[in-house]
Amino acid sequence: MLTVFSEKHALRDSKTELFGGELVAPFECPARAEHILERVREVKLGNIIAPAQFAIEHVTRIHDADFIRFLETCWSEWSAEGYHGEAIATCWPARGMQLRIPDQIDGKLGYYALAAETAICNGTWEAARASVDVALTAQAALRDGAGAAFALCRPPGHHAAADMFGGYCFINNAAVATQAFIDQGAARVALLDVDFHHGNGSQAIFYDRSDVMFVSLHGDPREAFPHFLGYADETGEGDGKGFNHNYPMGPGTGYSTWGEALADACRKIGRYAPDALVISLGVDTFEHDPISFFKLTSDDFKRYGATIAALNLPTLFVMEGGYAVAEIGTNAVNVLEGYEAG
Ligand code: FKS
Ligand code: ZN
Repeated sequence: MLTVFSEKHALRDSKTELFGGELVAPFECPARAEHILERVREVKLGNIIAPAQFAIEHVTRIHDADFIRFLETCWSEWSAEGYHGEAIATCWPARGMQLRIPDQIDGKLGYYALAAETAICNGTWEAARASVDVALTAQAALRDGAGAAFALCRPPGHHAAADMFGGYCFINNAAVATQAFIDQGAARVALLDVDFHHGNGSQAIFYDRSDVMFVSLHGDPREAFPHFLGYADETGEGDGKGFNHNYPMGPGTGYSTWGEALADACRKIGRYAPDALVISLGVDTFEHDPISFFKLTSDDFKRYGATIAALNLPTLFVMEGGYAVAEIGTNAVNVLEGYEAG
């Protein structure tokens, strides 16, 4: 299987994450991508290529132009304020307030942020832009006939909505790649999100559409980030009614339960008969992940790769989360090896 990787991921090297009331070293760090790349090489998964550069219009098919401008200019506007730390939102348009976009950077940060853990720093925009190029390059390989490809994206994307960043995400790589399939003539695309966290951004982006089915397995929002979306009764709206499926699961969930949810999700995807399948691949479902509460083992990742392969669809894997850094390479590549063996 082809892997697409950009060294520019390393430009996203934030020093601070607001966690438990402290500023800590971010869980979403450059070493994650390096470990995955190392494992791809180790098992000789296939060729590794750098991304092509795509026009921003591919991105603005999904994201609002003003939001993209904000991401692009945030760091310089923040630095111009003379602040010493990284750009972190501290004030939101909460219940009862206005949704007008302010001029000053603290106001804009609050408007466009969905959470405060994610600091914007110098290089964040360049890395996010390269990350979506990685996804689009891998997507182009499928367009050109590859059966599967791995977009080793970093930073991740599935929490990013049309006009919101947060949860370590800036541009929704999987959503932009999904839209590329549609723009190339696909009638239906399924987006299956197996990251531990609910893909609120992806869900919101496709919620009123029937040409993209979004299916997500994740930690129950009663117990887990992003806390305010991901319930089972969110089934889509308008034309999208019946094309959104959530499988929230509680603390301690292991493969017996998780695998059943995946089997059910795959039955739904099979019945939908999409032209392509995009996987938001997070391996923070791992039993030793430091910020999540599922209990999948490294072997389970192989097993479910085979389940995905049984769908027999052109499949684009887009890297999302996973914070057990020493094991992230094995776990992510196990899914891809399980897929290839399946
Ligand atoms: C736990 C706080 C959780 C934010 C977690 C963000 C997860 C990001 C991710 C992505 F794939 F996007 F990277 N804080 N007490 O793994 O979903
Ligand atoms: Zn996650």
